[in-house]
Amino acid sequence: MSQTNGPSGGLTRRSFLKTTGAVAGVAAAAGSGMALSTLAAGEAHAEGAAATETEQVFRSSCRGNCGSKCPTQVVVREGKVVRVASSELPGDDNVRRRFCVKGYTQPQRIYDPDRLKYPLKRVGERGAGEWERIEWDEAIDTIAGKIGAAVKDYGGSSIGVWSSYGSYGVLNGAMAGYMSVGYGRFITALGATVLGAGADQAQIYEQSTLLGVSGNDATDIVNAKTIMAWGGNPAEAYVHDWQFVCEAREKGAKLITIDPQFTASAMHSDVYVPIRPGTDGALMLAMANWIIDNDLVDEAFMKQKTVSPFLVKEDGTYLRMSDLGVEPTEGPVNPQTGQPTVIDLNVVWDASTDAPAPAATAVDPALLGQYEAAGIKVQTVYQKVKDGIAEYTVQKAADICDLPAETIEELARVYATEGPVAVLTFQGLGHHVNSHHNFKNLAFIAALTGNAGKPGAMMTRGTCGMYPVNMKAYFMGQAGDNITGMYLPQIMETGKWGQKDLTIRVLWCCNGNMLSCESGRQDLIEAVKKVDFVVCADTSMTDTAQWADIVLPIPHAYETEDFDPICSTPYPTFYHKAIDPLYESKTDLEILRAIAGKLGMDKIYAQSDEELLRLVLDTETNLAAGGGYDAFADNKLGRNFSFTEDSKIDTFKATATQRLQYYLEKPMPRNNFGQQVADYERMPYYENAHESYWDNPLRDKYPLFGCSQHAKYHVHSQCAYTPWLRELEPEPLLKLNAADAKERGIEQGDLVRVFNDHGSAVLKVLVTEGIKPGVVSIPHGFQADQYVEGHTQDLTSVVMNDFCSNSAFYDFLCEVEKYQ
Ligand SMILES: Nc1nc2c(c(=O)[nH]1)N[C@H]1C(S)=C(S)[C@@H](COP(=O)(O)OP(=O)(O)OC[C@H]3O[C@@H](n4cnc5c(=O)[nH]c(N)nc54)[C@H](O)[C@@H]3O)O[C@H]1N2
Ligand SMILES: Nc1nc2c(c(=O)[nH]1)N[C@H]1C(S)=C(S)[C@@H](COP(=O)(O)OP(=O)(O)OC[C@H]3O[C@@H](n4cnc5c(=O)[nH]c(N)nc54)[C@H](O)[C@@H]3O)O[C@H]1N2
Ligand code: SF4
Ligand SMILES: [Mo]
Repeated sequence: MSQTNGPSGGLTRRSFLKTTGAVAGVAAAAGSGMALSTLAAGEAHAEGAAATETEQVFRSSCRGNCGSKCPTQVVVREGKVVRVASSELPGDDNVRRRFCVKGYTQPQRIYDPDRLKYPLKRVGERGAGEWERIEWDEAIDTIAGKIGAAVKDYGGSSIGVWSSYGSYGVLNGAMAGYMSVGYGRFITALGATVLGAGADQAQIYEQSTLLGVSGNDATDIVNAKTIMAWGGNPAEAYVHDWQFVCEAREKGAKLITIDPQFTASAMHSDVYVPIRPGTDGALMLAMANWIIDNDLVDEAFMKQKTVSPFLVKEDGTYLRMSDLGVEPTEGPVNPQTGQPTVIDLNVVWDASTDAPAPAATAVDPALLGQYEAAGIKVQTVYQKVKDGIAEYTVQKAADICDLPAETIEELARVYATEGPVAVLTFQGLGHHVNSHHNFKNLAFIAALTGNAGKPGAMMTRGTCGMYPVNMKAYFMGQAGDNITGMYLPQIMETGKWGQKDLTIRVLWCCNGNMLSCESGRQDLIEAVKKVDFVVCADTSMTDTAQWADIVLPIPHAYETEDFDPICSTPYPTFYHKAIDPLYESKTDLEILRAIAGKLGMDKIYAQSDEELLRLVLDTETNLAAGGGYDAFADNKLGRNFSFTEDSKIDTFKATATQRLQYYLEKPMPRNNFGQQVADYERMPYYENAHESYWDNPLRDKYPLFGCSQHAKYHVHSQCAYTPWLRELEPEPLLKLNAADAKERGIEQGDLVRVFNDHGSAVLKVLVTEGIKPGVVSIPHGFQADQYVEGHTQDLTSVVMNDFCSNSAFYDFLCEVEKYQ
């Protein structure tokens, strides 16, 4: 880029490097750790990571949220990481072996001249980018002093720990905000407030948590006859699934992409459907109505495998046998609560006897109808939903989605008759204010057609689960409220969370780059400015670190020993310490340990890191299965024994009803602050997005619909500066349709200003036919100093749906003009 300017008052990237005294030289720290004794010579050869006599090989993975967690070998020579390679996986699992250029360039991230090297203290205005090197002692004393004072004056909840998806390490990470020994113990000992991510939550909360959908294992995609990349781009963002999509296609499967952008996945598709953003929910409901009207409903599946025949009362809750006078009985003990479960069976209308009967034993459960049981007015779930969505005809959806009616009918026909269908849903269905409804609607069409719970049929692709760990090791008490970070502006403004007083005095940012990756960046920055003291721990000077008072350097993944229980392959990641932490970097746990010491809380981390890791891993079950610390630390690949052949197909065992659900008896908001929950939160539903809808009067001023995508050469904001990746994708580009460009006198390569009432950014344009007219795509992952002005996240807003609280990255309108 010819010009750079950041939030740092005109401080360019070059002058930032000078300020921190960063130089490209690398301190060759002495190598440490164990050799890969269990790696057979043949295996090493096959992997291309063969170690010479002077080299050692360690197992690891990319730390960060690309979704893949490719098992990686890290080759170290004379204490320096010299190359990386993918790990060969044992037996049949080897089909999951993969690697990408972002993995190959990890060594550049370790030896990145931009890495934070020592603690820094802000010297100018907050956000001005003026820093001074300080000693660790000063950093720890200052932070402990600020935390101690805040806790004394305002209580533990005045400490807000704000994180996202940077790492799930059980020692240093922040899964769900506090699921690690480091952060979990600190937060629960203090009763600190957890500020969590809004990204992905439409899918995580509505689909996984509430509906209980886990999806089939990715390897099962090969069994699909039709694959739909619906609001997702597996070719570039789910690279670990793409190989299975390709294999299915080689076997004759049809690939359909529904996306306003002509993505790499669209390029390989048989059918491409350029939908208007934010309207998929209406498309799904119209498909449902067409399937019903054309008698394509899989009635046997609906009766036996779904909640369709369950009877609901007028208040929306299920009719149970206790309503008919049958006493509930005690079921098996719930291992989580230690309490016996209560068995109070759901009731259906048995058409064979024309009477209510327990769902489990009814001979012929009625799918439709209104009834009276023991004087209570009831109807089936299917009846209620069918009536509720009747208005969404094909023609109505055609208008909402800007698609031909025939396209919608054809999609419905294929979905109902050319299964099994594997839907690969990702964030195109998740980043609008109305997004969470998509997942109920999708579950409904899957229920109607039996497109779930069998080989090749899925509503999303699943993972290989989680390696079982001792989570009790994370807690020392109770955390304060767990709140989505985008409510921070509201909390700072009102001093309240719901009815409660809540003052945030200290903000600790870790495991995320919220001021680059969360929506509503300008509002978030204003909120952060109101906090008395801000700390950020990261490997580099991120957009979030820029707004801190003290910045703390943490090590790269290959410089720490930690364990990530999430299994993208059947192999959880044991991060081996391949080299010592470079410069003065310290792990989060080491930093928190020092602060806890100053606060007189030494006892929360009274064991060594290795002892703590053993406490998490060495459960009786894990040891009995041949897992545990010693097995992993030995450099072997440990398989997740709880992931079995059986767990490859989602047979709804995780749902409250043990059936495919598209109806929620008790819809619980994710952030509960006493808000009213509408009845429609229970069931398939469509409402406009917040900003992105056709007849929004705001379109007079801002006619263009916004969206973005997860770029091939980024993992969010990580590797924003990796040299080889920036050669491939040097700067942020705004995608604009050729017709929209022409109308605005904009030509290829021009600098443009994209703006709305939330904010603006100046960047280069990519004029293309590969995006629906009227839609623009903003880049995700570049840092403020990589734009000419502003940041594309400045165009997004903190507005969320109060039921699901998912960030609405794609729910904005904007205008684009040539930059003068
Ligand atoms: N290379 C790379 N891979 C990644 C990541 C990364 O940062 N980089 N991040 C990982 C993470 S955390 C995630 S959540 C996943 C995301 O995985 P995906 O969601 O598959 O990734 P995206 O590229 O965001 O694809 C979303 C697509 O939705 C489209 N879209 C936008 N609005 C709509 C809409 O209203 N309807 C429809 N139908 N489509 C719409 C966009 O044009 C875009 O092509 O990727 C993971 N993998
Ligand atoms: N406009 C737009 N915005 C988006 C999206 C989009 O599609 N468009 N996608 C959204 C999605 S789906 C997601 S998941 C989010 C991701 O949002 P984030 O999770 O905030 O994204 P990252 O850039 O990966 O930030 C992770 C940070 O954690 C740091 N980190 C890694 N390991 C550790 C550790 O052990 N300790 C500490 N202290 N830090 C560590 C990394 O160096 C990095 O700076 O972005 C969202 N934002
Ligand atoms: S960035 Fe993701 S896909 Fe690429 S090597 Fe790393 S873990 Fe694998
Ligand atoms: Mo995500």
